[in-house]
Order: sequence, then C-alpha cells, then structure tokens
Amino acid sequence: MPPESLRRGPFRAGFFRAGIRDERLAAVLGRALGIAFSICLVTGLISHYSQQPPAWLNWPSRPFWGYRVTQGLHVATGIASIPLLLAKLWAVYPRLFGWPSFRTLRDLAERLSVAVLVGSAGFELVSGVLNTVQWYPWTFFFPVAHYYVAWLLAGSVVLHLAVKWPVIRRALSGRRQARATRPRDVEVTRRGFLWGVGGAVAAVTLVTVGQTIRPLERLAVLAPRKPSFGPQGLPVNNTADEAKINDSATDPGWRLEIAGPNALSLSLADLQAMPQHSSMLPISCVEGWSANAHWRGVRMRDLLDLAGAPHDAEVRLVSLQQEGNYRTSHVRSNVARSPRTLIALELNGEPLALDHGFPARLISPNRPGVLQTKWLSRMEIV
Ligand SMILES: Nc1nc2c(c(=O)[nH]1)N[C@H]1C(S)=C(S)[C@@H](COP(=O)(O)O)O[C@H]1N2
Ligand SMILES: [Mo]
Repeated sequence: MPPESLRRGPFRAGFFRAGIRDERLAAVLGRALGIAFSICLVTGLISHYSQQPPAWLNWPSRPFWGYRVTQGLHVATGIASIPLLLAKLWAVYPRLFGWPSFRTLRDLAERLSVAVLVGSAGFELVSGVLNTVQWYPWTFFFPVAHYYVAWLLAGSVVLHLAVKWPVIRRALSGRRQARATRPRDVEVTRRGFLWGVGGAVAAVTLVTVGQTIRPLERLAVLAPRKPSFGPQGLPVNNTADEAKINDSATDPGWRLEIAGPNALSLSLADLQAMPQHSSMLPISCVEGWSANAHWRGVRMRDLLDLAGAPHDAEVRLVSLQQEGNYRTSHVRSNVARSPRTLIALELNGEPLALDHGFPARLISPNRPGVLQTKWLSRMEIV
C-alpha cells in the first residue's frame, strides 16, 4: 500500500475492479497485436528494401503486383493495430498504479522496456497514420524515423515476450479454468469485450481498405485517396502545380535526353514513332492507396538498346521537377530490362494528363509509387 497521503484516485485500494482485466485478456490481445505488428514489420521491411535495395540485391520485378499487396497489408495492419493497442493498454494500465512501483531491478527493467514498447508503438502508429494523410507536423524525415523506431519497437516486443513468457503460456493454456472462475458481476464479459475490439478492428479496416481494394472503394470513407478518383481515373500524388513543372513539361521543345554510349535526344514525336507497348501495372503508393492502370509507351529496354547500353546497365531517371525527394529514381538492370517497364506516354487510352507525368513518365513492376518518376527529362545509363 502507498503511504496514506498518496492513497487517493487510482492509488486507492479497490479503485480498479479486477473485472475482466486479467492475464488471459492481456495475453489474447497481445497475441493479436503481435501478429499484426509482425505482418507490419515484414511488409515495412519489404517497402524499405524495395526503395533502397542493398547493392548485391536486385529487388525482383515479379510478381508485378507484389508491392501493391505488401504495402496494402502494411498500412491495413498498422491501422488495425490502433484499436488492438488501445484495448491492450486499457487491459493493463491499472498496473501503472501498483505499489511499490518495482521491487527488484528486474521489475524496473521490465517497466522501462514496456515504456519503450508503448512509446515506440505509439510513434509508429501515429507517424504512419499522419503519413497516409501527408501531414508532417515534425522536422524529421518520416521514412528514416519510421524505419529506425520500428527496430526499437521490434526489440522491445521481443524483450517483453521473453519476460512475460511464463505468464503468457499460463494465460493462453488455462482456457477452461479461466472460464470457470470468471467473475459474475462484471458489466461486460471478456468474450463480449473481445468481440467489441474485433468489431472495432473490422470497422477501421472497412472504412480504409477500399483505398487499395477497388470493390470496397465506396466504403472507404476515411481513406485519404479513392483508387478511381482523379484525372484519367487514377489518383494523383503531387500535382503538376505542386511540382512546378507546368511550363517545362508543356514546352514543345521538350526532349528526353539519354546519356549513354550513344547519347540521344528524343522528342515526344520520336518516342511516339518507336514501337509502342502496353502494360497493365498499378501505382502503389507507400501511403497505402493503390490502383491498376493501363499504360502505353516505349519499353525502357528498347531505349537502352538504342543507346547502346550493356545488358546489365542500370538507369538513373531525372525529372523536370527541380526540388523534392522523388525527382529522381534508380532502376536496376532486372527492372530496366523487364518487358513491362515503360517510359509511358499514355494512361488508360489517352495521352498522359499533366498531373500524371506528361510528356513521359516511368512505370515499372513491383515498385513503390515513389520510384515511378513523372515528368521525365533525363535517362542516365550507369
Ligand atoms: N517527379 C515526380 N515523380 C513522382 C512523384 C513526385 O513527387 N515527383 N511522386 C511519386 C509518388 S509518391 C507516387 S505515389 C506516384 C503517383 O503517380 P500519379 O500521381 O500519376 O498517380 O508518382 C511518383 N512520381
Ligand atoms: Mo507515393
């Protein structure tokens, strides 16, 4: 018991009724959260490494829809984790007011690790959600912070699991016994509470997942982007106005400069005179929205051959856009040589809209939207 002067509010004995807040509830919620966090971590690492693959790894160009699925899952499991985390915190927070706060150094270490866990989980979920609505009320660079804090979270989850393992095992195996001793006087049963949490998970998923699953688009009232809403039936991330390329992109003197063994300078008419190919490929934004589209244009590999590039050549694309993080992108040889990879001139049967990258943009398989550079001006063979 705390000293007399402190015995008020949540420190009062009996302030929290035991109710349904038991080991089993905490463990069941923890298991669900662990599954969601694991999917989120793995898909997040996929996103990280597809944006910056190590030198020895040519990130595969197949399946062409791969990133669409993994990033859709990343954002969906992140969103689903929010009600799960809130429920889990509700289930365990009375322990904050236990007295004494810790008995041993091990207790203290455990508490500190839980603080790191809760802090990093909160940071990941809040920063992730704000990124989906493109609101950055901070000065750090989101992808870097989100990546490193993910490791902090993963580490503290592993530590937490190790410390709690005996409790978790007991809680998850004692199903029958727990049911027999269930208190009779609680307002809500554990089962009822878990159904409520499940309902909340289903609800937040249903109002957002339509940003990537087209048939659910109409339910996606909380999704920042609807997959069929935008010029030419495709959302836009960063408009021509925002990128300040209106004049340079519509200049009739526009050329695609290709720097390679044979340097080339191609006008839009030159590109249109080359063999045209079609590709059905999605734009899959890191922010969680994605949509398929029909693209038409020149295969990158045809341009590489024309420029005399060796078979294993890599490509650096540069946009007309002068500022911003996504004005260049690197294309490894496997993607550059994929028959699906286009310097696209048309979208869904029309010349590219200015917002979608007119006069020419990259579209390539199994890559995040951030690498599908719009308003191309240069192609450097490296
Ligand atoms: N030059 C340039 N290209 C860019 C971007 C950008 O900001 N500048 N944004 C990228 C991002 S984040 C996405 S999701 C896709 C979106 O393409 P869309 O606007 O045609 O749908 O374009 C990519 N290409
Ligand atoms: Mo994006």
